[in-house]
Amino acid sequence: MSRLIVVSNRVAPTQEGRPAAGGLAIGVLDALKETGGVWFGWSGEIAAEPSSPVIEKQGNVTYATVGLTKRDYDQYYRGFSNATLWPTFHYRNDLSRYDRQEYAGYLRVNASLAQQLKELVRPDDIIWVHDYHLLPFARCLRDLGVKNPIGFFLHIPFPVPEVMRTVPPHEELVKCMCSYDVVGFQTDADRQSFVDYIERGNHGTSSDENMVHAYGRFLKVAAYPIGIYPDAIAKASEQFSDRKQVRSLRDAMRGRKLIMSVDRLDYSKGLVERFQAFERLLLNAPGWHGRVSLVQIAPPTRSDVQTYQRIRQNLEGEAGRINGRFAQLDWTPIQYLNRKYERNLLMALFRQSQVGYVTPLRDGMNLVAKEYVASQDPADPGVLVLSQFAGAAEQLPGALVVNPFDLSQMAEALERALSMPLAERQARHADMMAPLRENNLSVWRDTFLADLRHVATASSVTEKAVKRADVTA
Ligand code: GDG
Repeated sequence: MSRLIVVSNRVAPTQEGRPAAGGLAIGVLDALKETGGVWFGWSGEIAAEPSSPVIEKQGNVTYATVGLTKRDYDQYYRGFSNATLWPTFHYRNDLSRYDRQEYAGYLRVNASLAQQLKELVRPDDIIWVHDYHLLPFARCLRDLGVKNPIGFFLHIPFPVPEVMRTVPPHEELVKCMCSYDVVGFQTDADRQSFVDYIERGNHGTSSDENMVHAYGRFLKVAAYPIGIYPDAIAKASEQFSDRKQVRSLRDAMRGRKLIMSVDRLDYSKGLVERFQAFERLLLNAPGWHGRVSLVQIAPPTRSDVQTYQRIRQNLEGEAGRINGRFAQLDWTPIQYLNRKYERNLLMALFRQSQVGYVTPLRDGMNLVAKEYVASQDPADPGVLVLSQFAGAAEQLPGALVVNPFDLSQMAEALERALSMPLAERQARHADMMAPLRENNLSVWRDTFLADLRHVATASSVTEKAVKRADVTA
């Protein structure tokens, strides 16, 4: 089988061959181990000047990492990727800013990463590129003469055309995306937004087989919802339930009910609205005072981007205000923990809770929602309250689906979840475990790579046929 090269902005730091937690890292590393291959991207280090990749081999996987200069980091990563694309793709164009210099930096870094990768590419490799930092990457490789199959998966939402058009270089970006052979999205709605952009702008056409013909290229455009390994998570959550921190939480709860939330500290995750809906529950249903607590774990990310500093201040203010209003000497309504926890410990904490409260304002998929379900004890499972704007809502039919902009509806859903009878909780849990098993992380990866291999073979056949026709004409 051909060798796989994975490209992502950040190569997950490895410790004894184990990647940092997270869907991309786990799914990608598994795929690489099966076929052998290369994982190429940023090391996470700031370098004084650009240098060639540092190569480290572990088993049959080669890690090729590069540093970014401070200027590259500021323009490509902190700037265009995280201050323009991230907010706009999450429908927060009010938070998005555009700076021409930063966009130039974004294109420059993509071109320079492509140049560095080219040296490592062999003729029969297939290349799988991940996420919004690298929209122009295939185009840069093609400009360098690389002819290998190249696929792209977007982990975050793709906005509807009207919103996409607020990014000034929108057309150049979409045209760049058409240099890939397969473009994958988390949901069918995201796929449709991309196709709508192409068709409504008269840039190309699509067929029933998910093929798009645009800017002189044929590509497959489809939804590949990312999954988890539910049985491994179920096992870990059970095994870690006896850990000291989990026992302490159980003791501290003393018969109180627990609502759990875990998110990177990000404005797309709807944390402020979530706190306010919990406050609404306490206002509407005083019977719950002293009987339920919300634990919010939110490790900080991108803390040098200004909007992330603001959300942090805002959230600390809201938690303090709500606790000041309702707390009793022996009860704190919201425990807000601004730090990272060990992955398996998180799964065990999910298992202790009666409600998983996952209410992003917009989210590509949201793995936490899936992990929450998988962590539950099937004999006495907790209930998932889930935003309709998470990609995961399409796939978790047993969740209580809410609109995170409707605080009253969220408060009612919390109350319903806290009071739900055991038989209903069990039935809802079983309804969600079946699709989680059927569409696990291996299925996501294998389906994408099978399509990439297939489309690449088909298009090289078409290309040869076209060339033959040109010669004979
Ligand atoms: C992007 C898209 C899409 C969280 N806190 C800790 C911790 N986590 C882990 C969770 C989960 C992962 O991080 C977060 O994944 P999400 O999917 O929830 O969200 P994003 O980080 O925004 O991911 C998203 C995803 O890519 C995959 O395609 O689903 O829509 O935005 O696995 O458990 N892990 C540890 N400690 C923590 O404190 N160890």
